[in-house]
Amino acid sequence: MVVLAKPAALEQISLLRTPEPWETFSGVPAVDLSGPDAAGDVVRACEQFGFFSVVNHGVPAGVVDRLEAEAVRFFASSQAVKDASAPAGADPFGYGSKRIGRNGDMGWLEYLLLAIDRDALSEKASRAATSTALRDAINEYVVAMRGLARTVLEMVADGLGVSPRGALADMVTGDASDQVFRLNHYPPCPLLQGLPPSCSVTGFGEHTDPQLVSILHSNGIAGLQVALHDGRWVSVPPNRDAFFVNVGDSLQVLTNGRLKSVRHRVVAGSGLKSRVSMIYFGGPPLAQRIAPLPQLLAGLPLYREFTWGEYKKAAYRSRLGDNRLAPFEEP
Ligand code: GA4
Repeated sequence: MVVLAKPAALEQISLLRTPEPWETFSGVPAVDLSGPDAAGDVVRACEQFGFFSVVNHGVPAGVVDRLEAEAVRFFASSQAVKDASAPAGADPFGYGSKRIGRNGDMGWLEYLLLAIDRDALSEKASRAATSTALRDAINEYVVAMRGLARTVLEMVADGLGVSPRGALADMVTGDASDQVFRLNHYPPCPLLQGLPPSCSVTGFGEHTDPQLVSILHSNGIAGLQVALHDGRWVSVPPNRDAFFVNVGDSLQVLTNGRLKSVRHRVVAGSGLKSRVSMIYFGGPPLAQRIAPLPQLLAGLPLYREFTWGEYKKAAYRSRLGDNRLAPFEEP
């Protein structure tokens, strides 16, 4: 088992003591992408939860398994090897442990954060992914995720009556799109051993994703929780065979609030097994203007226009749990 370095930093990571008992939620919509009204199902799930799983997605299990095995291998390598992949310059890409972003957020995890250029790792990201096998597995996986993001966003457009149907999908799969990929490893937290099971530690603190859409896969170990629209936090039952899709802030704005980005977080436990997740974040080109689509404007726009570059810059100055859209809301 891999043990994270510098466990002393744990005092900066909040222990959650379940002030509210969260339930395992059986109501996460599972959208069958090959179903007769998949577009309607996607839109309903995005409206109700901002979150859903997809089945019959067409992504071969081998693509997922190969990357998961390489991710486990990477995180099991020596701390020196992983530290050699830590970010060098101003950008946040590379290996990180416990520190999330630049403004003091901490979580019980280690990760590899990578920039994607079109359909493969960017040149810099290629250096951070240490082996050829890991790079190949990520590149293969990212191609599948771009395809899935495209399918989902075309269905969103179809379901909402936006034309052309590629209007949203093109934003995340165009040549200049700002795509990010992250591998997360949440080892069991030794300090929780002997404490009641109601104790858990923050793995990744609550937040919404700034992009249009994020697609997550995990290795069947629980930990992901989402906030329902009534504010209740629920645990998402893991499913190795599905992908989980999150609506991000940018899609919320483009749909003038009809689809809502979902607040989510990960808690680490004391169990024996690590949680490993891989997430593709579909963002638009930096110059892309983000504003409610005219076709979806029944009344007044709820947000003022910004570029993805502006929003991203503001996001990187924020704390994880901040409401990043608040400054862009129309009064
Ligand atoms: C949340 C979604 C993605 O994981 C991410 C995160 C980014 C980071 O880890 O560097 C951020 C976070 C995320 C939003 C606010 C800022 C930036 C950490 C943070 C405190 C890669 C992203 O794009 O935004």
